[in-house]
Amino acid sequence: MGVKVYGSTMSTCTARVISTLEEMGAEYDVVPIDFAAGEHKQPAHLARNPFGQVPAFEDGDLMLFESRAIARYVARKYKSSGPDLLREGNLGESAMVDLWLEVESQQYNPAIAPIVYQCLMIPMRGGVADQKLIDANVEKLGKVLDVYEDRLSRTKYLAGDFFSLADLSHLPYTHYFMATPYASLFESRPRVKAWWEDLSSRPAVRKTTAAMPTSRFCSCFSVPVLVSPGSIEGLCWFFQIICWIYEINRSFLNAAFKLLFFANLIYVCVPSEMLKQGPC
Ligand code: GS8
Repeated sequence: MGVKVYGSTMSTCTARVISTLEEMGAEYDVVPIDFAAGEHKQPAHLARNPFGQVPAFEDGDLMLFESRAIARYVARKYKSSGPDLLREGNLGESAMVDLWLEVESQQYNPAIAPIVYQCLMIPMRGGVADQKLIDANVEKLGKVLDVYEDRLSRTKYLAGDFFSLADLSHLPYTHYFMATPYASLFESRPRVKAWWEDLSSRPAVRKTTAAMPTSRFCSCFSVPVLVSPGSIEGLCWFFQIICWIYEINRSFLNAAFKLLFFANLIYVCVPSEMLKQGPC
């Protein structure tokens, strides 16, 4: 019998577990938890994860939460059927895997998560991103990535010249981060960029990210399109129309989308000379 992952394929922490299961070639079922209905705070889910969060994980009688602990468990359980993600046969290598897993959770995640949250989640819910918070964390993430650039000039992957759970654990937030306007932090660091290209092109990773579409965050592009129309316009429009249709019943947020949509429409359709001249 396969194991069960409670959560959403689009949630970052759930994706950490799913990508590990995919790497190990394990059979599993995802049991969706309905955040909108508050299912994660209901007694049935609190029994699986007392913090009322996703993911939770079930393997027979064993119930786990905390995505990184679950991922380690999965790597151990299926170690004969997938890559050696923990290197437990070698004391030094396994220590390096532990070290870079700690770096991911203690240095990388605290910097990248608020950027993703502010740039993508908040605008999607109709809120306004806190630019100061974004700037502070972009600076913080830049410093972390400088350490990564240096590390990756000496080894192919973070823990050594072998792919490990430490690399894989970076997947979920980095995937979403690449849809923010700050993806250039990776472009400007060639080794970090190559490392991400390598990681994100793994078949297991591709399969995981296929269920994490970034198009649902379209609304965050509205304001940039208004002020600086560029090559991504067509794409933004397309996603905006999809969102508009999808969100049609969501009153206030939907009204804001429509307003921005028509503002964009006017900006792009009306010749710029006319806009400069004004209506009269
Ligand atoms: C964090 C879980 C978490 O924040 C882990 O599993 O790694 N350290 C934990 N889960 C989020 C979704 S992340 O995509 C969550 O469930 N948030 C809802 C809430 O906190 O109420």
